[in-house]
Amino acid sequence: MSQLLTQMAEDLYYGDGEAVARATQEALESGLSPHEILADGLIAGMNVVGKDFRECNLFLPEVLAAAKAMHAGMAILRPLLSASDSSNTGTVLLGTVKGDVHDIGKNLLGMMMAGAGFEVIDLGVDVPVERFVSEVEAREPDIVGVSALLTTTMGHMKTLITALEQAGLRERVKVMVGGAPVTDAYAEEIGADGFATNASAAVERAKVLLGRG
Ligand code: B1M
Repeated sequence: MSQLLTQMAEDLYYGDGEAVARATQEALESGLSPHEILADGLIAGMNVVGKDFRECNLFLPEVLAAAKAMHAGMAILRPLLSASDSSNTGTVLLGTVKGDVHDIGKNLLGMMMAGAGFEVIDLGVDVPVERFVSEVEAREPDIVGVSALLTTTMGHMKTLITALEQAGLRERVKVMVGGAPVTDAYAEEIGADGFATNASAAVERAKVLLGRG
């Protein structure tokens, strides 16, 4: 991995958004691809943050600063990841479940879905089940993509599937789930149509679900 990306991961860890933005720009100019920068710089740095947070070597304000630094890098990559030469792959409605404000993975997914030609409607974070249901009814997306990062909030995914069934909408929309605590087994257990461990795999799964893979 390049020295530049190693330094970027460290700057992200320390919450230095300006340095992360500068390094992202430099990395692009040096010819690295947005996907390399994302995986080996930004996500690599955030993985260390997650590990140290879990082990209580980092605390919430530091994690928040790292998240802001991550956003600074992602803002530069966004137009590149979202640029698409195809269109009309389908419409995807995205959101993070109620009680959960983690949005970095969901935003990444949105950028990559847009890059693959999907129209992306992003409902943001802390989205109640009722809002997902009313938006599915109103906007008729092909896929509703639900993200959860907390074991305490992932149960809303099951509630959503039940609510879609009760509203008579389940047959009209594919449900995809993801986020750090979500597994393939959990997705199957709750009756979701798709699951992926990362944003690129999620895009591929979405295309297959719509018969466009
Ligand atoms: Co929070 N947090 N956090 N946090 N945080 C985790 C999730 C945690 C695992 C950290 C830890 O203990 N190691 C832990 C959850 C433990 C658990 O539930 N088992 C945790 C906790 C406990 C909390 C608080 C409760 C802490 C507190 O207040 N005491 C609190 C909760 C707030 C709330 O939501 N109500 C909290 C707060 C925060 C911050 C606000 C400080 C910040 C979020 C900022 C933001 O998102 N704007 C934050 C962060 C940054 C993290 C970690 C460190 C990093 C998450 C991240 O952005 N990763 C995280 C540690 C970890 O996940 N290991 C942690 C990078 C991102 C690219 O990955 O989001 O996993 P990820 O997305 C991936 C895949 O999961 C997948 O694709 C993405 C890209 O490849 N994916 C999908 C995601 N959604 C998908 C949907 C799909 C398909 C794939 O289909 C629809």
